[in-house]
Amino acid sequence: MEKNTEIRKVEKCRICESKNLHKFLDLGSMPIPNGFLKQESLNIKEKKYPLACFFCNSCGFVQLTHVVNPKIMFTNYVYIPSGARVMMNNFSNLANQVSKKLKNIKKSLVVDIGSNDGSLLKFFKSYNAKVLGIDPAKNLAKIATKNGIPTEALLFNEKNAKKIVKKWGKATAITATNVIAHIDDLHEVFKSVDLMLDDEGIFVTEFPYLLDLVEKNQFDTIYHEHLSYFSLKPWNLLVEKFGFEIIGVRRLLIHGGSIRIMHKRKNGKKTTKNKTLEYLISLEEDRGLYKIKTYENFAKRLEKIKTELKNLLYKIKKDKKKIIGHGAPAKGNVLMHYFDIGKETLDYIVDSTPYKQGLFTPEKHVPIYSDEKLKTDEADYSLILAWNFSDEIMSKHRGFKKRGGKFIIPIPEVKII
Ligand code: JHZ
Ligand code: ZN
Repeated sequence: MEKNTEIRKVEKCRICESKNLHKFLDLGSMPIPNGFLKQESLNIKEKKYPLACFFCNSCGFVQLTHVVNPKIMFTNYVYIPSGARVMMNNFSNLANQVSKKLKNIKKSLVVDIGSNDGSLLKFFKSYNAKVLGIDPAKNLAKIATKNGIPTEALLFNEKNAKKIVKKWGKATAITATNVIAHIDDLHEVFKSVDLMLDDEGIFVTEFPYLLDLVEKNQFDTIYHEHLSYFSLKPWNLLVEKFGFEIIGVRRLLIHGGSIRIMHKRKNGKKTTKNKTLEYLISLEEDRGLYKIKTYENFAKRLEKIKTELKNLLYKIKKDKKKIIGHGAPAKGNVLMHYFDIGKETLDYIVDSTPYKQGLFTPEKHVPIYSDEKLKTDEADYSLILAWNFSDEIMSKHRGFKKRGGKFIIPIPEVKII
């Protein structure tokens, strides 16, 4: 994308380049969902960007219709994973799995793309690997470096990949969790990995799985940062196109359902068949992931959830009860936008991320406080916007429940606990 362009419309599939794209969901225009606001900015008009999805009729890849310039979204980033126990367990497990694959981790360079505050690399460091983070968020790169995880504040692209190899040498392992979906040029991702990885190196990535998104109605994970909604069939096309092969796939519970994929170079050899990969691709086909009808039904189900949730919240408010929100994830802002839920319904939101506390949600301007607030406040209901961490949140807030408080979980279906 040109440096000064704010947004570009997707004209051809970002994997197979087909122009045969079908729009199946339109969430309307909204501000970028991590665009949390300070009190003094509340009266400045927020920029809104379209949010809608294409299905590629040719390769089955699901992607956004528009790409917002990454500089707008990622230069100052408020999301950090380290507040969630589930995330840390997942990172520890990933580092363990990779360390077993590497012949000599102590002599290896592990590079993490989209390294955020360095929380994944910390686990690799405990195996004595040499580590390097790459992340365009200057605020986070500074924190990570200070905490002993050297981090280059750069976007991941070919130009920067060359720079990094020159300075740090080639990597034995490259990890990329919850970041590939944020990158527009998928071909460049593989070209850059190719530049940075040594001959026998492995490339590991994790992202939310489209099959889970569709079957569990996770429409709120569709937002400007996530340009791609991957399933294995189109992903494998991309992998093979750049001379790599999948050597392992694992489904994970994280973020409502994700997949972890390990790759290495084919090095001219014939692709070795991976049974799990074959099984999952046939499962995707069986479940209709490559039929447009599946996506049309998905869009219809959202309308049903919207009506149910709105009716429930309306009834609670009519009974003069107080509702607050739990978690201020980006996805919460999408849910509030599409379902049109704001300050009239939620008095405030509590979130454990220090950077978000004191700020207001984009568009709906709901104030965010720390968890402490709920300890002394008499709220009756809590709408869990970070539904992927429902268990962790409910166990942290047993006191709220004891006082008679009730939790509402909106996704995959409206549920009161
Ligand atoms: P969380 C993130 O999306 C960001 P988001 C990113 N765009 C991505 O790709 C996806 O993940 C996969 C809070 N919380 O992780 C912390 C509590 O308050 O679901 C977070 O603000 N109490 C990179 O933003 C939010 O909830 C708790 O006990 O949609 C969760 O955000 C816990 C566990 C979390 O992601
Ligand atoms: Zn395609």
